[in-house]
Amino acid sequence: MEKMKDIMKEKLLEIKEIALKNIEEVKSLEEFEQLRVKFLGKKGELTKVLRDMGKLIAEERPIVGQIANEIRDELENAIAEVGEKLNDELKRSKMNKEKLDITINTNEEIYGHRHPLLATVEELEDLFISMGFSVVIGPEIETVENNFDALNSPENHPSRDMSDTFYITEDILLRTHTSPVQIRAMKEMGAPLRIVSAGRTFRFDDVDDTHSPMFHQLEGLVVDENISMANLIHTLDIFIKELFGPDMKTRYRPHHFPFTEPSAEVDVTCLKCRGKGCEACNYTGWSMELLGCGMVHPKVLEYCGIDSEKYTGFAFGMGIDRITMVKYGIDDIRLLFENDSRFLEQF
Ligand code: FA5
Repeated sequence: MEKMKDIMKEKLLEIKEIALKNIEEVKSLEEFEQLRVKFLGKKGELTKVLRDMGKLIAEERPIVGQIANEIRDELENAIAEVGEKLNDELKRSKMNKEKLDITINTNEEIYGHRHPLLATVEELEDLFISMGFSVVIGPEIETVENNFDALNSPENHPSRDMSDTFYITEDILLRTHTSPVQIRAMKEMGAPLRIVSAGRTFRFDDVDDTHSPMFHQLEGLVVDENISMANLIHTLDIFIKELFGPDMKTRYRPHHFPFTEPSAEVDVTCLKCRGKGCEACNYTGWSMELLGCGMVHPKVLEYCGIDSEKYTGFAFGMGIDRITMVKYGIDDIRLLFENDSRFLEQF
């Protein structure tokens, strides 16, 4: 009678022969996977045979075990080789099919564009450059001295309160306006001087349609001999007409700023109704307040080392966000900061 050992050995060699033949004929990755499971899987042919190892006598087990291991190694290598070959072929045929034509026109041209606020800043700067102004910048983190003291703001001025201003320390704050750039410019450059400076400003203001705790201002300053209020009004009128159109009117309302005397706040014709009166302007015909301005206070000039007997100056500070709102008919300042692409794509 044939010994169990020999039966198993024969069975194992038979499996090997069939498996190698099948491996040679494999054409697809699916066939390959089926084959792998059939011969090497947990319920595969090899495992089935090895389950009978228990029927062998102790001395025969290592002999059959060694043959089984060798056959398993051989089949694993053969299968891995075929798998690699099939994967390579698949990759190659994919690459042959996928052609990359970098000259093709997809008709899907998506262009980015400037944020409306940046577009306004650039337009304002270009306008003032064309009027002979230079563009300067100042820091968003300022000293209390530049933001308030040098600008003649008394110690008890309400704007200095903790409830209006973001203080970092007792002496350092987030600038509440761009006016401290006036101080820096006058100290560094002296007179005569003609500068504008745009940037971010911060206040403890509650958010509503026209107020944001972070907003943008553009500061303007002219210091020279014989500068008068007429120069200020003329400059601002030119700028408003250039920006919004020739039929725009300006209204100067008397106001108080510690750093200018006299001072005014400026409104422009409501762009929606062109001055006739509508819901947007509360039937006044005028837009919301856009800027503050005035003649530079002599104390401010002197503080910066400029002879106030010889030189006079005018200054203005406008809300860039509000100018953008008027220009593009935006009725809520929050839209400018939400970065909703459905809103931004309209510009
Ligand atoms: C000032 O900030 C003065 N520094 C302006 C100035 C400069 C006057 C030079 C004289 C000489 P005021 O606080 O009014 O002024 O602010 C100026 C403009 O900033 C306002 O007209 C408004 O357009 C804008 N603004 C003020 N607060 C906010 C806010 N919370 N959100 C959006 N815009 C604001």
